[in-house]
Amino acid sequence: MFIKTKIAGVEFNSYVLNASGPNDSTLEELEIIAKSGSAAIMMKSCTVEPRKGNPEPRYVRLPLGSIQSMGLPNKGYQEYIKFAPQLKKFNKPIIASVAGLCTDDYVKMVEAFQKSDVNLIEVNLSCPNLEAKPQVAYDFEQTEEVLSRISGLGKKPLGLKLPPYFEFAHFQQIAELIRKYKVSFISCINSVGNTLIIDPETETPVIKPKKGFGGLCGDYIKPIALASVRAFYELLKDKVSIMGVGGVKSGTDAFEFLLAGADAVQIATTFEKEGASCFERINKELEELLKRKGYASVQEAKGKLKYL
Ligand code: RRO
Repeated sequence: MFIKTKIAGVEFNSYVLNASGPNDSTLEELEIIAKSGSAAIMMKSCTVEPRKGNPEPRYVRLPLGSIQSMGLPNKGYQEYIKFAPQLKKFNKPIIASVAGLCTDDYVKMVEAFQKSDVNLIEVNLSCPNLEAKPQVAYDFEQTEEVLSRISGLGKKPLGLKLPPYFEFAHFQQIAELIRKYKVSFISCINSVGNTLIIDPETETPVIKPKKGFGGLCGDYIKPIALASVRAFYELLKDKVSIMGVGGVKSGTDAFEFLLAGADAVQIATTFEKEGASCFERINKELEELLKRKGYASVQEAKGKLKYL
């Protein structure tokens, strides 16, 4: 079986791609992703101006994942617009990720990427690691303001990178905005923000920024990510493509996201740990699992979670 899927009408030739996050901010890093089994080339979230990011240590591997507070280190959106034509030769979808520091920033960057060579635009409303800048998607009014200003700026499909939600009322409110502004895809979830890991030996947090508060990733957050994918699948089914993110390190993990309703999965922590070979490995494991279970395609299993 050869896995194919579609995100917002754009064809992906595997179920697995990199998440906006580690090792995707320079052209060299993006070329490594381009040459790997990743279904697409996802770029690091960018800002209007280049940023160095937060002080180190800012990324720490943990037994079951990672905690980080990178603080949006990136080259500024204009560089990523220049990278796109150089990545086209790899013949896979290119996805920009934009993270504004205010609403005007989102408008400026979406406008520019609409005229660029990228195929999809992921709008990151959920960076948890900026001092004194709460995650946009926890403020439904600001989320609507951003959406009202960025929809209609061009024809390239727009998606939202969402934070974890823990209440059905919140899933419903965001789903309403997604419907109203015709968002084409969602990526859920971003890291679980403002968590704290303490090293009892040193009696300190393990990362420096924000007094140790950072985004939790990996196995720890998989059940939260699965719940988000499932909740949005039930609310939005055929109206939006869903990419699951959070704790995917095997084909079995990817299959769980597929049952919940994901059209693809994105990988961050496992990519950082294992390198770019993880995409092909996980996609192959998923293919073998689907075959063993008698599914002829990804589509046959999508959303088919059975209830007790
Ligand atoms: O760069 C980061 O600190 C970062 C971002 Br933009 C994000 O969206 N999520 C995250 O966990 N870290």
